Amino acid sequence: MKLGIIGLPQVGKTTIFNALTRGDYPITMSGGRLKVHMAVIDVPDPRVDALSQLYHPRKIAYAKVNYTDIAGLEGTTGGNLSGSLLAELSQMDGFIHVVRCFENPSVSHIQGSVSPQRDVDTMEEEFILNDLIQVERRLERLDEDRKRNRGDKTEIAREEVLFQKLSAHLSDELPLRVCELTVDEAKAISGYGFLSLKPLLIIPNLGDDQQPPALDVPDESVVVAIQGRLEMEIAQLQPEDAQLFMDEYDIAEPSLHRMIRESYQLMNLQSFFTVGEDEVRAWTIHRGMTAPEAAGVIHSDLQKGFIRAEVVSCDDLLSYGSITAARAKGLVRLEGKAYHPQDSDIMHVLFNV
Ligand SMILES: Nc1nc2c(ncn2[C@@H]2O[C@H](COP(=O)(O)OP(=O)(O)O)[C@@H](O)[C@H]2O)c(=O)[nH]1
Ligand SMILES: [Mg+2]
Repeated sequence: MKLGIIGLPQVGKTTIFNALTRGDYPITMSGGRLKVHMAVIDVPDPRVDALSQLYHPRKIAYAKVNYTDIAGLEGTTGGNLSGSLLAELSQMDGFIHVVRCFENPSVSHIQGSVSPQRDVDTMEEEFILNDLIQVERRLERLDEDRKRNRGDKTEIAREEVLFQKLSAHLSDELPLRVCELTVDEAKAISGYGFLSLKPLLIIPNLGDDQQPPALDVPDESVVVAIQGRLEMEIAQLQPEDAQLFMDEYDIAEPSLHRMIRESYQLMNLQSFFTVGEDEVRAWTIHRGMTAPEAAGVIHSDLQKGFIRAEVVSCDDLLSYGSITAARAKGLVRLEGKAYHPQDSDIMHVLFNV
């Protein structure tokens, strides 16, 4: 799962990326004016920490999210994003839009002044226009196919209806994220990489002592305000020093952690856990997966040979201190192939190959 960190120039994208990577060595690629940095980040998870305290495992594995710092968006191009930038953006599974709120006279703003709402709208507009152009192009192709008797007639007619619906929606200046689509329609357009369809997390980047701005955003986007520079400074401290610093300023948890968790949920991901003295591990699944599909994330043999799973909630395991104790309380369930694992489930898969 890949999340792109986007935004206008000088809004704090790289600052936030550095906070995420804590000075780790990101993979750097560079092509033309497009600079892309990528890093795989652990999803901070107090449940994994608590389970690790219980088991003292040799290995601890958190869930992971892949972040890419994408430069090169410079304002509105009227839907004409350069090919390489568009290709990069289309590959992402979701976006983190960093919006500048901090005032800093020595850092210029490409639009001349700081205005979070205008920047949110600018990016949305840009994505909508780019999608509209793709949709119009597809409609032209379909029209040509029809005229030249190419392809399957009913298939072409069906697609035309769908793309006309998308065109009308985008022409109303609405992102595809809020377009009502059937499961089949969603599947039919999933390969196009439409930008305004991808889940969006908006990050107002606040200056010191600044309050988050009131933002008008489409229903389905999530907003998490952070102080980018402060987060980067905390992330670059040694863990003990970071704790002291947070105690002093009464910060329970870096907002960055919340941002990472929100971005994980944004992509419809959730975690189940496996526990033991060898390893405590968070596994990532899509919401709605069945138990055998979830088992397949661990190993394909577990999916093929799935018999059933022993399941206990993380809270119950932590309250009773061991699987045996939880079982004695009747809190360990046996679940079959039709079960949909829930967030926080601890699963032990029984299988036979
Ligand atoms: N005052 C203040 N300055 C910031 C903050 N975040 C970033 N900056 C400054 O803004 C400039 C641009 O930041 P950068 O992360 O490179 O922006 P990018 O172009 O979006 O990647 C740098 O000089 C940063 O030090 C912040 O939260 N507060
Ligand atoms: Mg940058």
